[in-house]
Amino acid sequence: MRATALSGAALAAALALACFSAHEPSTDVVGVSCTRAQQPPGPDTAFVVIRGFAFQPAALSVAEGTTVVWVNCEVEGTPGHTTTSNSWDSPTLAPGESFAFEPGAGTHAYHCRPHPFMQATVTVASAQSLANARR
Ligand SMILES: [Cu+2]
Repeated sequence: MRATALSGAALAAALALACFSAHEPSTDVVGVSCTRAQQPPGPDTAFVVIRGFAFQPAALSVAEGTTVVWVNCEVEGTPGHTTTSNSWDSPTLAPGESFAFEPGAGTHAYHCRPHPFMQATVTVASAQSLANARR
């Protein structure tokens, strides 16, 4: 099922605001993968949606031990994207495909190889820094 351009933009805005709200519509441009990506992240999994030649959210913060899953939610026929950093490098992901990686503590800048203007970060808080923050 193909969403209209308008609802795609609305989806992107809602995602950016709500960060994977459970109330996202289940109809999506490529189906199952992106529907799953819109579920709230579990305790050990966080999702980054690739849509409109952008990573959403552009700045993700997670705890150490979290697996980050990038899901390409572009409409079918859109050129593929990668998620590429000094620590990981995905294959080119076609719409509907995903890539999972568990980044170590620190701030990781990453980009898309075919589209270097697509840039984002994942910040991973170490278990130690989280323990200190709770004091
Ligand atoms: Cu790209």
